[in-house]
Amino acid sequence: MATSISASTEQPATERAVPGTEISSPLDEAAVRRDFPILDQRVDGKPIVYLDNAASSQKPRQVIDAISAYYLRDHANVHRGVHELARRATEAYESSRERVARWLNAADTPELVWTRGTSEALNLVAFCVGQARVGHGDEIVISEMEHHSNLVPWQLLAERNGARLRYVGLTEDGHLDLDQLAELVGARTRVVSLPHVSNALGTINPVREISALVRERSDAVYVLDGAQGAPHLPVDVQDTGCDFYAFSGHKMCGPTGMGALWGRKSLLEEMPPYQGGGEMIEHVYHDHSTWAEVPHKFEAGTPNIAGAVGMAAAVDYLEGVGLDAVHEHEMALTSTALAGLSGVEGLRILGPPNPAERAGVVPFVIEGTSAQDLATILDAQGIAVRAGHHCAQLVVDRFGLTATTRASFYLYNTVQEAERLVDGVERARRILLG
Ligand code: C6P
Repeated sequence: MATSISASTEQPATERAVPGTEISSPLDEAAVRRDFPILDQRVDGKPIVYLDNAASSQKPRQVIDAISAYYLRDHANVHRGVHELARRATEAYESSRERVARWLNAADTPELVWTRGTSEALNLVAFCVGQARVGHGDEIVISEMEHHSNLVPWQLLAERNGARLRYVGLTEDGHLDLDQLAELVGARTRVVSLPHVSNALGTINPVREISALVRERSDAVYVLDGAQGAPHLPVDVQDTGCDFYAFSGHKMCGPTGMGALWGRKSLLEEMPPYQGGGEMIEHVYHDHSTWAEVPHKFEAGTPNIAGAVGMAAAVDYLEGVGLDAVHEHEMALTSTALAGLSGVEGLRILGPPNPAERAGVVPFVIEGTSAQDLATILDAQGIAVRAGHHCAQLVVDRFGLTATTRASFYLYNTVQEAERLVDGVERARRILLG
């Protein structure tokens, strides 16, 4: 499909009240849009509407500039050289860690381990906590809401160590069944690992309440998959009551291939390393090695230094806008989409009906159509959404489906775009069903 770049004629909807709801956006949409030049283009003559943010967000100029400035001025390897550029690169890498740790309200900067993203962070926890704490007959509690990145690593651990994987089910309106969670967590539970926000339903989970429930019943390690939480909600890791929080840069205006794991220092210290290599050692002997301090123990090899710089720039950007404002803005867009889509004949929306209980994720199906066909017809109208199981097969199974079409909003989307989605879906329905 031919793509040409030209200025969009669409007007932003600053401070516009959402039709049929009380929710209005606190964001200066015009100013935010200016920071994302990629959105100012047309696909086949139609202004692009990017609603695939749960898969990956776009990047503001500020993040692109920070990464480019690092490469133009400051690059060398970190923690190794005594020369000026090595000093600057190390300072950029470590001050970025400090910035992101502060953003999360971590108790201490070394609690932040850089990873390639959420998947690597969760694999790290599953492997290392597993080795330190999970044995034969122990139980690991996850849910049917998981992205595969918070499921398969625990499955592998359970197989390796002879542990038992237990699943919390979902209610009809897309919440975790907390009564069942309370029944499952007990003396044998070594790990409880759940999503902060579901990528396939949009549900925001009551992570603090769950922490209290877990602590009351067990001494399990409590892990949160924050891939869809950190980009959209204010996160204070101490307030969540969790032990580990995993997230990805590319979903929060930052670079791909970069993410982080926040973990309690005492737990990080007791865990064995994840991978061996340069940087993570203290001393190497013929028959064994000793490990560097946390977090370096978990960062084998030359790291993604520009990625760390980009993460810090993304955090600066999001903090400048304000995560509370981002969430309110997304609620306004979600309300528009939910209200409009519920008027489309034969359309079923998954997840909580109340926009306050979900992040800007709107998955839906239309009876008698395929999710892929819907997404393809939306693409022809310039609207980018994702179709499939969204790497959360247990979620679509739970609702008797194999796939959904998913629109997902972020801070730069507008109310008009949510309305274009509704119009586009109505048009797709007519094309597919007559
Ligand atoms: N979900 C989506 O379209 P990575 O790929 O490591 O950055 O993130 C993995 C991941 C883990 N948990 C949740 C809740 C997620 O949503 C994701 C990524 C994308 O929904 C790509 S499959």
